[in-house]
Amino acid sequence: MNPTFHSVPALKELFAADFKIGAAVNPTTIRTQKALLAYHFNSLTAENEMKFVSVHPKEQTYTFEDADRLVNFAREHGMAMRGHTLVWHNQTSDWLFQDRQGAAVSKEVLFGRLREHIHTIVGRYKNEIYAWDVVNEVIADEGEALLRTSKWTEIAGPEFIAKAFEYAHEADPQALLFYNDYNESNPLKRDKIYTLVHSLLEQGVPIHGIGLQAHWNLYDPSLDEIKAAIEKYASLGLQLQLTELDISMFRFDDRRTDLTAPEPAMLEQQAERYEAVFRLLLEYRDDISGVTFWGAADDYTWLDNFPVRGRKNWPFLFDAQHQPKAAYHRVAALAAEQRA
Ligand code: HXH
Repeated sequence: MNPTFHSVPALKELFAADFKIGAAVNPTTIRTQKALLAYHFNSLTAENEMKFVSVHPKEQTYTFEDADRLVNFAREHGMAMRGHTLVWHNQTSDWLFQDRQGAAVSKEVLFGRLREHIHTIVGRYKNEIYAWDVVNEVIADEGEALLRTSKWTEIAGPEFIAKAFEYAHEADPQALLFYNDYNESNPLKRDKIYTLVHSLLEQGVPIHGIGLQAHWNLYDPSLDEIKAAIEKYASLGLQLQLTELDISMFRFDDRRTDLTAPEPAMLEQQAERYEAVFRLLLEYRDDISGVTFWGAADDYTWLDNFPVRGRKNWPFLFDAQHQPKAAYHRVAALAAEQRA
């Protein structure tokens, strides 16, 4: 019989001396993956339930029911909780940027609303959430521009970034505050993220960490690129976390839709890649305080149908039946070797 998830060492124990091991969850997966989550993980992030549109759909309406359920699950299982996310250009309610006539609000009104929002949500989970992704994905992927154009920059210019960190710090002076982004190991974007965070530190903005989303695949980014990104970010003296780790079976521009199960060679390649990634993470264990997967097992991932409709993906250490994959065994062996 195949070993099931609770007959192998728990990930959270294997890396207890190194970093927290987290998973993104939602109201369905805390039910369907309950035992797996409780056994292997010691940190959770809400996949969608704390995003602006989820908790604050209308100016006078906060909806905390789903977020509360996830926070309660974490508390009941003695897990840490990360908050995701306070400021983003997606999944943010339109009303935030508009007056009653539908015209753009002033910068002052926007900042007032942002402060109220941040105080309400960060204040609510003050004793439960130890770290927040305060600002998500504001860097432009391509070209010379530092920031992507969004409603935030259109109305407020670059100042909304510092404001968000200041408001979050007022609301919970104990919370660790992160800047979070994807394509974080791409040299051009890496240097822009560094520039942004460096300038925030120079202005005295309360920021404590950088979140590397780490939506990677079998081929990209290279280990050298990941290593260079970790070193550059760590040189700012901040703590780092992998906040949304997954290793897709497909190159970003691969459109194939023929597979209904991963090929054996793909599983082996993924195992080697996970081992190499965790070897690197252990090398930088003094700088890295958390490694969160953007899911827990292959029965549910945001990469099913994204970016290619009708295609499943298998990006995690546990398969769709919650059994440990070759990738789990390679990572576990590495951890054991490290301890020996
Ligand atoms: C993350 N974005 C978010 O932080 C998280 O909140 C969400 O649940 C999942 C992933 C990653 C991402 C960023 C840009 C992006 C896609 C994913 O842009 C594309 C859009 C369409 C096609 C290709 C890229």
